[in-house]
Amino acid sequence: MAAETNLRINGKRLWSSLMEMAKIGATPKGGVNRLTLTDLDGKSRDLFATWCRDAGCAVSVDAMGSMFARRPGADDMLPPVMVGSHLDTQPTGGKFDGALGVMAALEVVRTLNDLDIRTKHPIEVAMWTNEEGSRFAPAMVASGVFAGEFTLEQGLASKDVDGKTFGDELTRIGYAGPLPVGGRPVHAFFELHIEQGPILEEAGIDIGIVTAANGQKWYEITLTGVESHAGPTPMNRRKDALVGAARIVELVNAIGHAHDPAACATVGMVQVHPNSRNVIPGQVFLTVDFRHPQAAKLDSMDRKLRTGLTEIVAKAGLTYEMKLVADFPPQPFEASCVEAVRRAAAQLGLSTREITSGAGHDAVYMARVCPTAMIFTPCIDGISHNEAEDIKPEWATAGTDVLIQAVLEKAEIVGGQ
Ligand code: HGY
Ligand code: MN
Ligand code: MN
Repeated sequence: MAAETNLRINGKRLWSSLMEMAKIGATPKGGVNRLTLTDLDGKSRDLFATWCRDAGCAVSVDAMGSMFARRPGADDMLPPVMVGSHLDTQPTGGKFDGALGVMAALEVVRTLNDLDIRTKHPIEVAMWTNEEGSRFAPAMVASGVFAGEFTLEQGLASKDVDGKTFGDELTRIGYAGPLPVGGRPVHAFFELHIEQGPILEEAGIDIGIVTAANGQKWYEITLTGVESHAGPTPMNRRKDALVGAARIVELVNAIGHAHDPAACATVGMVQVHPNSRNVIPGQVFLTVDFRHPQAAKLDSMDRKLRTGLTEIVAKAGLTYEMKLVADFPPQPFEASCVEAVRRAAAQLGLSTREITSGAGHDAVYMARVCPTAMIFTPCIDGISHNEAEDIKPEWATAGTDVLIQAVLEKAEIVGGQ
């Protein structure tokens, strides 16, 4: 049974917190550029910590910079129900990817305070560092260390394109926390997130009951040819790394189309060296992002990439290095948490459909260490990772009304109305 059927969050307060947070890194086109471990990330953390302390929570920070705002439980020795998401964004990100989940989690705490509802389990609002993986790969690295997918050393050692390390940047913004990363019991984890695709809005559905998330493979490929003069070097004497890269972009796209509509394949980053108009590129760095809901199909995409790559480099006279920087299988979410979401949405009279997440989320790694589920809200035109990302306030409210019910089902009310 859902905990309190007439309980509603304060949608106006939620929206105003979202808009306030969106000012940090706001872009002229209405988006947000708040890359992980930049000064802007630091500012968003400061604001988040202030709001959590104002809501009576004790705020702790772990060695990967993830933040946990704890609302005590009646039996405070019990493992917490965690609820949250991330505050870092893509360089041309939006106001809601990640921030909705963190502000909604804070709104859950604020509403419980308003109604003086006590829970048996403590509740922790979680803000995970570097979910996006844009500046530092891989994505979801902090929840990944928490769940044991990466070591702390691996997490801290990753470098951005300027050679700055995650660990140094975390220390620089003052969020290298004392708390060990993970290794503690969590009773359940819930994450509210925008769908970042068109399905819910097109179907006029209020809530996505996320049953699983796609598996992902992220690669970094460095192609090496010979830098030489664009004028006197005959065409048949060239070892042009960019020609090789162009063929790999074509190959990746073809692999995505060949693996049924559920597959996704993207080359998102290409760095050409020396990137001068009259020099034949001697080196190209590029990234490949593969996703699929079935592990076997993801493996087949991997095989096709490796065979195709060998042929391309041989033909273009190049050498290459390839690194698999992230590799996780499709992740189902836990039945009792998924049912808590379903029950809550039904109690609230909201329309729902089951959906698989095409995007990765911190919930994917948290599902390895505790019962976990996600809730999706629609987003306008399915747009995300784009400054035009937008949602309707009522979607944020509905998603958070479902979230608080699911959290309360797991945290168990012991006092209050
Ligand atoms: O790439 C993703 O799915 C997420 O934005 N990290
Ligand atoms: Mn996200
Ligand atoms: Mn994202």
